[in-house]
Amino acid sequence: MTGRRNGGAEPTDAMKPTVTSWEVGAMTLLSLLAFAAGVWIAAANVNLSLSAKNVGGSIMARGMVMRPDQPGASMKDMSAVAASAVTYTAPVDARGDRELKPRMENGVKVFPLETSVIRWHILPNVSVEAYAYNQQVPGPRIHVMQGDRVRFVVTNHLPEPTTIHWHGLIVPNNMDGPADITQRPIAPGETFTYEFTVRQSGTYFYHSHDEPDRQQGLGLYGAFIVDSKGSARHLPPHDLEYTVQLQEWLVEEGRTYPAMIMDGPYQIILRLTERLTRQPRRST
Ligand SMILES: [Cu+2]
Repeated sequence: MTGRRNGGAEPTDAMKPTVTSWEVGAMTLLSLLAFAAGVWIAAANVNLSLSAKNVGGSIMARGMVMRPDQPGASMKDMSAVAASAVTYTAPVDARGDRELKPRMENGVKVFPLETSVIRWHILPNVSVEAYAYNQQVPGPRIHVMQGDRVRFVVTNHLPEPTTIHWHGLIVPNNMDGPADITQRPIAPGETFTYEFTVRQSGTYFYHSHDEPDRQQGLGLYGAFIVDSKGSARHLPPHDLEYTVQLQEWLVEEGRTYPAMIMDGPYQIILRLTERLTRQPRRST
């Protein structure tokens, strides 16, 4: 096959390389330096020791901080909800904060609570992949009387462990909820029972206490209202009572992320743009 290149023509002077060996050497050196700089910059800014197993195929939001010491767990914490985990789509007009009626068992008010991933409409034309108690966001309203004995049978259908904390209520330590502090987290598919006597009265709430920045941010919270035995004496006469629960959602390119403060170049640009485009507010 020799001599068949270029249609069989003999090489001419015009085809001979005109670069010197010095020039080849310089280009080689520059390329090696650029390669070394590329590896060094990447290694200095992200955690290259993480494997796919560490982060479990997590999808990250734009602008997420990537530091060399970023642990895989924190990336999972901030990652998008896996669309494949959705087990129920709530009707467009479904509402959260529905009062959960207990069943009585030997003088104890028993409330079943189930966590799962649902598709939930936050506006008629905007839906999110939410973490929910009893398929609603906010979770069902718990409404009891001061002095009641209550039992919550919590079954976890999330793809990750969870727990519940009874915010502001003084309960026995092992019923308080912080994962890996006062209890072993409730693994996917497991059930855990909380039981205590409600000694205070007022407006409280319950929420997840395992990766709470993720799980609360995705919808795992609800109101816990305790009527005072002496409410008639302490409250002024009123016709209506409102309970307000606020939540922020982060949806990017169709994926739902727990809304939490993020840093990084993208967020800085976003904030600068916001500042530059903000209209002066009229005082009212
Ligand atoms: Cu709390």
